[in-house]
Amino acid sequence: MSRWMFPRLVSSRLLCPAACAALVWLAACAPSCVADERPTELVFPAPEINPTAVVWRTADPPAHPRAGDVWVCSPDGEAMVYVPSGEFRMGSPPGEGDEDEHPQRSVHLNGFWMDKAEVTNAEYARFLTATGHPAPSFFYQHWNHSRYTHPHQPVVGVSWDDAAAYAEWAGKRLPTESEWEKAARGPDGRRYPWGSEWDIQTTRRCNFSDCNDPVARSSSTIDDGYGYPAPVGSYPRGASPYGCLDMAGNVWEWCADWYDAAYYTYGETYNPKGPPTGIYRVVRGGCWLYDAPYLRGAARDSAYPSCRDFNYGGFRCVKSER
Ligand SMILES: [Ca+2]
Ligand SMILES: [Ca+2]
Repeated sequence: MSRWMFPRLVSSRLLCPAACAALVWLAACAPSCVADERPTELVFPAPEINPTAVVWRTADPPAHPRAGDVWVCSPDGEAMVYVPSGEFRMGSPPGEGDEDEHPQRSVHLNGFWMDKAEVTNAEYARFLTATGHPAPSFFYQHWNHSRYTHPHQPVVGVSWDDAAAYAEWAGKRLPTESEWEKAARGPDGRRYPWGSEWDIQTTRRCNFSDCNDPVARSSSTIDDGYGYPAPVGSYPRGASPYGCLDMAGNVWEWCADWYDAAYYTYGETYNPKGPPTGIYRVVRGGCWLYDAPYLRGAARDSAYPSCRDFNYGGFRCVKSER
């Protein structure tokens, strides 16, 4: 399936620290053609499944939310969208995607709140200040590098353990793989958050390996505006049916589950939590260095949970419905 393998190798369970460092170096040294367009606040596109969704700014989540409602909670101030209880189609139909996406199954999930966007540098910095949590060394390197330092860019260079610690501080947790996929694709099994067509030739919907990619661009003609992580919420036309942003591309996102390529053949279909043990953790959504196949809502990948030395992986958090 792969159109180009190098970035796939460095982010996946085949991760090689030396190759990873080389990629970071290449990205840091390559000339940038990133547009200097920085939104000052997150855009709130109306969710497709509930165009009249409301924004709640309450200490506790609303008691009777509807799909796509937004709750702005503390302590991190992140906007979360409501994904209602019910079944959705998880995985890919026959003939599509990688082997680990099969068989496609109907999975039930209880309702939950999902961060609307990836966790940003500004939010992660508040967590570090409040807790004294040790920042990974790469964090400081990229923190001092203008391509990764904007407060609204997603934080990168964080391990699974870092992400889990942040989530605990925020009173949240990392999403299960199934929660992540439902929030990204909605209940109807669409290929991308916005639908099933890769129509980014005419509409900017995501940050992927476009002509700005400094390493191995997959397209020399399509310009998505960024050759590095874009400020979160830069692509409101790429929103998921519930209104989540950047679930295709920008940065990979850690999920709570251990990774097992065969999990869909035996895993539970009622609030699945993933395998009980493993070596790698699931990452989802692709990133600014990857092409369309990896940005599909069903695409699965994985990485060492201790891995920090990469500039294309971040996370978002989830909170169970009360
Ligand atoms: Ca791009
Ligand atoms: Ca993402």
